[in-house]
Amino acid sequence: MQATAPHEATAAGNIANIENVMQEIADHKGCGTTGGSGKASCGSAAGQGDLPTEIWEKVKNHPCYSEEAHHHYARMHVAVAPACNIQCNYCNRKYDCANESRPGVVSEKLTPEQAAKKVLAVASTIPQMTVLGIAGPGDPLANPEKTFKTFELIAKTAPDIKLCLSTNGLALPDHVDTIAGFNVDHVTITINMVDPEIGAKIYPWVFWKHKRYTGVEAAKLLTDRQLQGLEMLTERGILCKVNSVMIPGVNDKHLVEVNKAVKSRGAFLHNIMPLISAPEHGTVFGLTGQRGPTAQELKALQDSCEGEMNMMRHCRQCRADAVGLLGEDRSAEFTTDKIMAMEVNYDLDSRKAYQAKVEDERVAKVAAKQEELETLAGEMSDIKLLVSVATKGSGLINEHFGHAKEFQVYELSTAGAKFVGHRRVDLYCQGGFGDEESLETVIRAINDCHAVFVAKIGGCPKADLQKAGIEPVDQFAHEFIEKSAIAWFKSYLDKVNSGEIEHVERGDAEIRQGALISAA
Ligand code: CLF
Ligand code: SF4
Repeated sequence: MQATAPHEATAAGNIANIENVMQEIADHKGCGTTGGSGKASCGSAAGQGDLPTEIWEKVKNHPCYSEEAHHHYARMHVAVAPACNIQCNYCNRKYDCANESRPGVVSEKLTPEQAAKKVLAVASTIPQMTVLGIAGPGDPLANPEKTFKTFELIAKTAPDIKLCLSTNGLALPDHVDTIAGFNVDHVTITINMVDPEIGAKIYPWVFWKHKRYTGVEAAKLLTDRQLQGLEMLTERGILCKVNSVMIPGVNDKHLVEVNKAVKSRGAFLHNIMPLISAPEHGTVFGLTGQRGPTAQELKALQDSCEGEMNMMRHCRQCRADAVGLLGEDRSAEFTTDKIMAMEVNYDLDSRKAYQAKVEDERVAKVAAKQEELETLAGEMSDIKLLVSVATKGSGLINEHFGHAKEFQVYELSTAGAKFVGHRRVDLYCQGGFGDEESLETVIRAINDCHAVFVAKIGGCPKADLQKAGIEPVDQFAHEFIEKSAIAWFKSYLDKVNSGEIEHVERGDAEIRQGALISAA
């Protein structure tokens, strides 16, 4: 039995206005990262930029739907959905759904009631947690009772939290009305192909209406249902993100077709993620040696699709019980034992007050960037280069090199600083000592960058980075990332123009294949 919908009146109001909103979505380009075609990016502005108000309200504090918001706002997942109705060759069902998380991760499963308690506990501890997503550990819509019961409980007790869902799409058309009734504004569908011949190489079987389908027939059923579900959602004004796993030699070139197919059906954002594949994950692809893409291959595909629609580049492939900002993992602070012992004080006013402060910080950050951008006015250079940044969030350079578990990557040009991705790394600093092996993996992960911005760095890693041709920059400690990156780029251009240095292209970089960064 499906849960009742608490927000039907509001959902109906949204639907009434849908044609305008859909047209505005179709016209708009640039959210999630800086936009293509020279359009201003809503994702990089603190204000709503060129976004219509209805859409801005939906994305402004959703860390996945707005690149800019992900520096400031957190999401959490609750692992209430263990079963799945398909098999992907990059998934080992001993672990969480690999459509949204990295392979090899096992989340703590919860009942809907435990999940509701957890949401209140996290919301009272992390006031910038604005979104609750259900993304596994199997497929949320293969577990509809548990998924919708969880939404029902949370909508009643924590009405300011946005509800979000991620699905493989097979069961989606059957549940669109219930999703709309719960006022779920954000749905992700993982679509890896629109050609069943390619699909047969990714999906060995799907299970639908008590029957198992295999091969091309299975893939045809899946793609038809995914695209139908996408159309039904966008007709109702629900913002849809499409996740695609880039599998070199299987669907990498084909993803351009997928991009066009989902854009034409009203998808708002496309998130192309790298295949993470290693034998120890026990997946078909891992065991058959299927490789994932390099950093440059991934970026090139994302760049080629950006002209078509909004691309997401800040996805962290997070676990089904993830908690915190996208680059951090605070799930260990909220295990079931700890939650049950926790005193929960869900105070809407203090959450709002905290979020108002976050908004002030966003405005200050954008103003600082705009001011710095003016220094590049009149520069004619066509140099484009990447830099990486150690950050704990808030858009600041506020992490020590040795403590960074990931680096954010920005592309610098005379147009400014554009977020283009992130690289997970093994911690360099282990208990106060530098680990040389980890340093090598850090260098491989950011090898395509000209500089790395940090709050602090020791003498040894500094020298090794310089040897590798990557400039360690600590002069902007605790300052805003984009403003600092633009200032550094200006001085880089000055040095190139004066002949003090010669600009050289950097090589490729590696995407880390491990299952998970060490738990925070
Ligand atoms: Fe979770 Fe997904 Fe909602 Fe975000 S995650 S259900 S849309 S709230 Fe976000 Fe995590 Fe990437 Fe997903 S970074 S894996 S895209
Ligand atoms: Fe695994 Fe998710 Fe694919 Fe199901 S949909 S097989 S849980 S990756």
